[in-house]
Amino acid sequence: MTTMLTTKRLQELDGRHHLHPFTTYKDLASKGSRIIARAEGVYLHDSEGNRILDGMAGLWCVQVGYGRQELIEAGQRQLETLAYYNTFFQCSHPPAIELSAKLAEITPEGMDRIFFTNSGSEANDTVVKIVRYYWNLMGRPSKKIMIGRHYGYHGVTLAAASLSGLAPMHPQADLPLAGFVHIDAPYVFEHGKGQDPDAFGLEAARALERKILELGPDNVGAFIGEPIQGAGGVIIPPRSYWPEIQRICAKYDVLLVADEVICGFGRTGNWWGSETFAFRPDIMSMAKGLSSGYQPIAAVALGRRVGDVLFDADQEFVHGFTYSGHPVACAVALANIDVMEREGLATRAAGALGAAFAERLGSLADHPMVGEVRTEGLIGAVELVADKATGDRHPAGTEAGTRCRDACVAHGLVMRAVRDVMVVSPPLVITPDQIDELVVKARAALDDVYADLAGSR
Ligand code: PXG
Repeated sequence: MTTMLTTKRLQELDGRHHLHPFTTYKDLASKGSRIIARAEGVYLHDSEGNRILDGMAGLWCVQVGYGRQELIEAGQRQLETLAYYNTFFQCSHPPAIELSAKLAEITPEGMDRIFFTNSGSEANDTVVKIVRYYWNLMGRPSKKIMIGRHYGYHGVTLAAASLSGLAPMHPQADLPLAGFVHIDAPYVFEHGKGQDPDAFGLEAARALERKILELGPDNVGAFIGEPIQGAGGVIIPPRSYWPEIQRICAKYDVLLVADEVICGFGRTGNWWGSETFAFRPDIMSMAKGLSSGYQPIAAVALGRRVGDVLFDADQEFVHGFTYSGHPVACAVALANIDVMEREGLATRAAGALGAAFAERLGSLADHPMVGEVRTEGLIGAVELVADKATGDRHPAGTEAGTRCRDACVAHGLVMRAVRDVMVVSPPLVITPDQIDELVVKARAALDDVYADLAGSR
């Protein structure tokens, strides 16, 4: 039983045998990993007995909080009834059928066809195949280039990493692949300070039009974007941005793909981030909140334009995973959506709770280390700066974000650092008191890092 091992022994084994994602191995092996042993509600417990408020909902996914009996029992029941069967070769099973119908119901009108995958990366990889296949079926095979954005994150498979615009993700594997290009993000704090936000939003969207014209509209198949860029630093676009992107995509006959992996399932106060930002994608990818992370499952939803063409093609779609529509994952996702519906979690972040979150996290804006606080629903970011007056960031190597993340953990809070941006995305069941606790701990961490940096100056 691994739980019987001491923390030290677990760390030794972890350092020696376990290759973690996005990790410098020697570094982790020398420091030792933090071992999370159990969780309930919005709290994690590590192997040393510390209780930590999970400001990241795991990895942007545990919408309903930890330890929910409804999800646990749904998984157990399904394991007993039918632990596995595939959805190939004209077979199906009730959980996959019911979940596809449920997703057709809760996605925007017309998004009626659902393809299941196991991860967000696989969902976006599937999107790339569908976009290429769609334009082949349409007799326009030159429309293959996909445009993403700098700071975009769409996953790690070769295609999903190529869609992603986080520069450090590319060189190790010689990415992006041919046919993937990027435009600037609508990042007000970086590119639009002092400008009217909506004017900046329009300008940022028109970078897409310029790129399409540069490449030639006949060569561009799709544009993909997260409604709010999560892993890139919670970049919240001005309200003018997405409708303008929609207009440009329509003008040049470019498919519009919303990566809803973080924004979907209530994060921004609606089921979908595209609802919050008032646009209608042709294709959506989703993952994370679909099962609140209780099971690995993700999906691609197709609107009529693409869905009907795939459906009516006289050939099979040559794609699918052993675990596409895994029955246990589907059963747990159904229970998760049921909890979200019964408890009003899809819109909870839009109401008084979202307002409290905006107000409380916003109170950190007076801190000398903080250049900006931004929120939408229950997702937020705190920009750390060296100079509050100018908004200048810390010099490279200061590691303000990493220091702040570590200080948060020392105060019993998980917040994630993206460069020098502290990001937060708590479970949707968090209470106003727990939001207060989160902000008190975050401020204490900021105070520590501020004192630390002042001392080292
Ligand atoms: N799209 C978006 C918008 C994501 O945030 C993926 C796709 C890929 O999903 P999978 O399930 O393949 O991981 C993601 C994942 C971070 C972090 O550090 C974010 C993600 C994954 C790992 C780390 O913030 N998002």
